[in-house]
Amino acid sequence: MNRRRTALLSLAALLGAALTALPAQQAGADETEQVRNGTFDTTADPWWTSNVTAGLTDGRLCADVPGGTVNRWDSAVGQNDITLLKGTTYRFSFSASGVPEGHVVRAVVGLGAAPYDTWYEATPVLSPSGSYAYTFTAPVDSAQGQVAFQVGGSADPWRFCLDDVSLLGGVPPEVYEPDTGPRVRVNQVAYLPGGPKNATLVTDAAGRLPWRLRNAAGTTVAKGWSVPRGLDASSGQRVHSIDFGAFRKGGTGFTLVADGETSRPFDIGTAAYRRLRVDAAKYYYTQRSGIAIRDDLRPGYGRAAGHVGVAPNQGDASVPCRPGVCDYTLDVSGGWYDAGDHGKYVVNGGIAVWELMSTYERSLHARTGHPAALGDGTLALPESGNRTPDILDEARWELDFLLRMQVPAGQPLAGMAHHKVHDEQWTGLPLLPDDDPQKRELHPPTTTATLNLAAAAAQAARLYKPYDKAFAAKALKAARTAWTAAVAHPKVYADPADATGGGAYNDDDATDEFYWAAAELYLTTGEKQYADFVAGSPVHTADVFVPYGFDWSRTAAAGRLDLALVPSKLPGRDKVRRSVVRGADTYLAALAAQPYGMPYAPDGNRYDWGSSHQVLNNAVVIATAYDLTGASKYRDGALESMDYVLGRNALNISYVTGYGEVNSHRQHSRWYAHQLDPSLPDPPAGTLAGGPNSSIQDPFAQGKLQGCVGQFCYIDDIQSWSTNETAINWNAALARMASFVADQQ
Ligand code: 9MR
Repeated sequence: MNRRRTALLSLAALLGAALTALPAQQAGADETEQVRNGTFDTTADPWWTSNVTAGLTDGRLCADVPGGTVNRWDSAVGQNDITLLKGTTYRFSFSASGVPEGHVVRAVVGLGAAPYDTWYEATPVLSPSGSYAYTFTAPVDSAQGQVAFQVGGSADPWRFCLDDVSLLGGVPPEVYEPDTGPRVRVNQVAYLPGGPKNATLVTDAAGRLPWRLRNAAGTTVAKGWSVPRGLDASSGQRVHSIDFGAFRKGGTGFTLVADGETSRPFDIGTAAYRRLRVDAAKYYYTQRSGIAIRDDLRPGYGRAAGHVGVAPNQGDASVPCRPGVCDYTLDVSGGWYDAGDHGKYVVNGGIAVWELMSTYERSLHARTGHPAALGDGTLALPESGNRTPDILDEARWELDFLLRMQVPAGQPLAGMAHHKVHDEQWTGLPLLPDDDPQKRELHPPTTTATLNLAAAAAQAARLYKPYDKAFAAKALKAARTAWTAAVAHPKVYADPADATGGGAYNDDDATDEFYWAAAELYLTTGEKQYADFVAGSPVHTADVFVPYGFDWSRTAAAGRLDLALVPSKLPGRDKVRRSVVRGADTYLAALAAQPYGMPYAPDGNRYDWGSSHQVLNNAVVIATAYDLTGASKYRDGALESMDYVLGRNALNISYVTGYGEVNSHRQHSRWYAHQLDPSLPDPPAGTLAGGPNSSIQDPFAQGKLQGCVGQFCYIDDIQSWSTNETAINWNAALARMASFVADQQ
């Protein structure tokens, strides 16, 4: 997904002919070399070079790379017209050296023409000599493939040499064996002293096995027997479950021993959750666009402001539409970057900021809520000390951006919201926000974006009222305008194909967004028109608590949860509350049936993109049932759900950076890209990884995880954008659940 300007040859017609003439490659067919002259014995043909001084030296291709370029692709060597067959596995190998050592090469197999899609990439740090080999599966058929070695982006000049380049097709897929550590799987962070304590043991033993709980000194403090659970569908493993909930003393460094294996260590206590509540919410500051990140507030994460118009950025202060969409420009600066990319998307921004605000709003209404925990001065923000709760200050950064995305009065579709703003083309990794040279563009307004904005702005209007009356009024006005515009244009959907340079976030059913927006407008205004809309919506009585849970495209539950939790005079409110409790019962039943104890049992065991946040959002429904009823089974279910996210899973990994002995920390991100550039940081503590995704859309995961079962469809590598990204909506689910758990002392 980089853009490479290279191949000055345009051979479209010829290549079209080549594509139809491709030899059919059968499984088991011979391995075929796709690179021509990878050995540079007598000539550099047919390799091209771009912004380097290159020649043959001792049978290698050596390139003097100038200093002072910004992007990897600013200097490169490569070869075009490479044929790839969809579903075929390739071994991409080469020898390379870099002098002085420590420079990186971005080795890419991708489309050799616009939009320069990346099908595979690796970014090794070079030494004076080294050999590299990678296996991946081609996601498309093409005769326009390109192998390129991008060497730009260095302040200083250096010398790059290349030899023995090979792209061998028809090799067997790599068999990747994740290191899953001890077979006793626990929450590697903490169980609450008074909460449930469950673990999972992977074992073929048919009968029950003894277990022991040990404290940090190694003394056995509790013991019991496991319960055989048979074959677990979510992992394909044979497992037992272990319940040590009768032990209720606090401490650190506990381990659980069973079947000759010792679990990773864990605490029993609440301190980790008080930290996690804050870290998960602090995540948003370093996602901010349009403001310099202060290193004194986030040591190691300080960076220049992104997209404020300082070259090479083109800035977000005056962004035009995609050709033919509109003839005005908008100031859409600010907001949070969506994820690991530099795009900003209204539907995802809306649900994310809603869930962050809801973390706070819950604390105002739930019996165990502590609003002060995310109050002023808790999140180390530039705004800390302004007498507004920090969590609202953070949400405000996004809300101001959302309001800027609204089509101005007097223009066609006035009052609707542009679906998204992002780069014209995908950029490569790593790339700090202020280094992004791409043109930014507004994409067409949609009904779903308009209603997401309406819902979030309406909620903001009631939450900010005590702190900033003018902003509350402005937000409410924007919400009403958006609502009216959506009613006038109820079926304007995002184009699923509009996915170059940013995600599509397409959704062609806005009935749930209408319901959610009406619910928020009603809760804020109490007006009958919105109550009537809610009552008349088919969504109001539908079962909205589905296995995948709620997210940016399924927003009905957001409305239902708020109607249940936020006080109002809505006729039939008791029924609404009961529907949430019934939803929680469904998720509790899923949890009880899962030997790994998560409230997630997708149809056909198909884990979805961002599954870790879906687990958490299902837990939010269970937690809300506790807030509504006070029944301990809901509290326990919500707590037990966290165990899965924090390590009690088939991969024995905590999906939260910095939490748990083994945790995700290489999430796909252009600026937390330590894996690719040692001078950049890993994601901050408290960053949730997307988690297992059965569809493994990215080539890196496809090369490693072909045929993966449920929970195994995950890899902690920066290249795996479909299983291991970070995203603002996902972290909001973590913030909300961490906050709930921290409140259960
Ligand atoms: O989270 C989104 C997921 O639900 C979709 O299936 C997927 C494909 O459209 O896109 C995900 O969102 C990504 C977005 O499109 C671009 N920024 C990164 C987001 C997280 O991966």
